[in-house]
This record gives sequence, C-alpha cells and structure tokens, in this order.
Amino acid sequence: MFTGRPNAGKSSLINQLTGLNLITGKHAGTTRKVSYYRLNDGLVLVDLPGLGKMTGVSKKYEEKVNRRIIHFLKDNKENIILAVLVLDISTFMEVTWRLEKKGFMSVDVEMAKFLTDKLGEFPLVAANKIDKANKKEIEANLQDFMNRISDCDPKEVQDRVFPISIKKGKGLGELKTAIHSILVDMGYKNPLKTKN
Ligand SMILES: Nc1nc2c(ncn2[C@@H]2O[C@H](COP(=O)(O)OP(=O)(O)OP(=O)(O)O)[C@@H](O)[C@H]2O)c(=O)[nH]1
Ligand SMILES: [Mg+2]
Repeated sequence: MFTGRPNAGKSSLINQLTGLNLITGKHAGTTRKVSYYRLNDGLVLVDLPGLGKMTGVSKKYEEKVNRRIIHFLKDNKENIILAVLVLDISTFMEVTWRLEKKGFMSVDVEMAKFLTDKLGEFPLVAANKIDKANKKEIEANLQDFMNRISDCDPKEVQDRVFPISIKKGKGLGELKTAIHSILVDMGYKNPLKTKN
C-alpha cells in the first residue's frame, strides 16, 4: 500500500516500481479513489488518494476522500503487509513549520506514527523529490523528519527511509530492493510483477 500527502509522487513511484501506467498530475488530488491493482502471488497493490488538501475540489469532497483513506487504513490493518509512505522531502521543514504555527502537526509525521501504531511496524518511507532542493537542504529536511518520527532517535528509522528522485531516477534501485526483499522474506516469489 502506498500512502502520503497529495502530489507526493505515489502514483509516479508505483509506475516506476511496477511498470503500471497510472495517471499522475501536477495538481494535488489526481488519484481520487482507493485504487487496487493485482500483482503476482495473490498480492494487491493499493494506490491511495493523497491525505490532505486537494486542488480543484470542494471542501466537502476533500473531507470525504480523507475520511475514506482513514477508514481504509483502519479496516484493513490486518491485510496490509507493507506500507510505503511517500513524501515530498524537499519542502518538509517549511511545510511543517507552517502547519505548526497554525497549531497542526505535519501530516507526514502523523501518518508515519499512525501507520506504526496501526500496523505494528514502521513504514518504508520514500523521501521523494530530492532533485528539488540542494544537498544540504535535503539532508537537513531528512534529519528533521527522522528526528520527529523517531522521537529523536533517528538511528531507529534510518534504514527504513529512502531519499529518492523519481524525476531523476535516483535512489529507486535501493527502494525497490528493500520492498522486494521484505516481500520475498514473507514468501512472495515475484511480488512486484503485475498480473495481466
Ligand atoms: N521534481 C519532481 N517532481 C516529481 C517527482 N516525482 C513526482 N513528481 C511530480 O509530482 C507530481 C505529482 O505526482 P503524482 O505521482 O501524481 O503524485 P501523487 O502522490 O500520486 O498525487 P495525488 O494522486 O494527487 O495524491 C507530478 O507532476 C510528478 O511528475 C520527483 O522526484 N521530482
Ligand atoms: Mg496519485
């Protein structure tokens, strides 16, 4: 299952990992339905809509989609064998500070904690869009994100966090290997292959 805020790059990542051809888009809110794709070995890949603000839809619709995501996660916690949280790491601190000023928590941090709590294990994290800021900024954002999700013990989570750029094709091999080996260890032979 792939989750994260709108526009983080979830559908783009799925396309890269599986060869599927999902619709991606510049605006937040391209994927609007919980979308299921059959993989090998009886596995199902789920592309969730983004959790948070969508563009071009009413507040009511946005709330409906957000509720649907939370329900999906709660109802399926026994069935989800691997969660991948996709986020835009290039703007992480900026967005987090803006939210905190208004008294809210980062949706990415909240989601990481929610998934850990619901699924009993920390998700894999695709820290995407590293092409959109310089190395120092990305490093600082990554550090801040890992501090927040691990309650200041980043070593606990660092082997689950993968800095990537889908646009530039960076870091995808490592992430794919990690996903693949987790699923192979569970007994799935060729898990990332789609079923026609
Ligand atoms: N610069 C940059 N842009 C990217 C990267 N990955 C994805 N994008 C762009 O980000 C936009 C959103 O990508 P999507 O894959 O549709 O994102 P999503 O998370 O599925 O979005 P929703 O369906 O709206 O929740 C698209 O314009 C992508 O081309 C990246 O690594 N770098
Ligand atoms: Mg999408």
